[in-house]
Amino acid sequence: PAVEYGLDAPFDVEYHESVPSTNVVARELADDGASDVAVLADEQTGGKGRLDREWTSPSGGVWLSVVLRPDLPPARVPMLTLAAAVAATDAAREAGVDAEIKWPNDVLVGDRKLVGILTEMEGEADRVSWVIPGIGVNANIPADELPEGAVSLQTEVGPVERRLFVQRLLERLDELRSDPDAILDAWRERSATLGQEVRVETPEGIVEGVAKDVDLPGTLLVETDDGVERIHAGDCEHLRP
Ligand code: BTX
Repeated sequence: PAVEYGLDAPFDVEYHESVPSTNVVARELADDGASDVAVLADEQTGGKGRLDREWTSPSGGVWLSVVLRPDLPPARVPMLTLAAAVAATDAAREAGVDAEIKWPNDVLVGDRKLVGILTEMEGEADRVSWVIPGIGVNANIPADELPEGAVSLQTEVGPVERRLFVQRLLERLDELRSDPDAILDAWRERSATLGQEVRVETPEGIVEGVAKDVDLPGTLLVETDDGVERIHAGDCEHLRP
């Protein structure tokens, strides 16, 4: 059963001990007309990643989905995913963890993943009816419960006060959500990708080059031998010598 989390945050937070996926619970709330509500769970039994991948979600995490109703066309929604990545990064940094963002929205410590974000939306071509950024943070999770290539707040700095972490994350998301310029600036400052040699798998093929900048709504600009490519979606790998 859902309980109120009792946070002094810009969103009402509905807390569950265990759900299949907070994105699914949030979508039900959105379909019932809710807005500015966050669904938080300690554990997910069917956590979802992007492209039908699985998101490992043991007890101790911050599995969080936020129902937003921005006045935006679907094409501009990726900026909210960037905002969610910035918000999670800032909350992690305040907890003492040296987090950075890998394009578009993975939060890493070194080359290991701390946070993943899955944004879902519904609506018309000119305006979405709702957007749900689903933010998965490996918070108080011991090393032996993490998948390969993952890191948690606990493995980096010991157990954290999750309530404060969620509060800070939601405050930052609220500050940023209607300010595209602030999102871009903050994203650039926290980026591990800009300046790197990257290899991006896009729906149109592989692009290799140097990541130069990011543009709205979340486009990566990569300088290749044939000029600058603008990449709207893909999986990005940092190529370190
Ligand atoms: P993604 O597709 O970028 O990443 C999924 C991949 O990441 C997996 O294939 C696996 O290799 C790796 N992975 C799985 N679990 C973890 C983990 N806990 N930590 C680090 N790496 C992992 C990223 O998808 C989007 C994830 C969003 C998760 C949130 S949680 C709240 C909301 N509810 C829900 O069901 N999903 C979102």
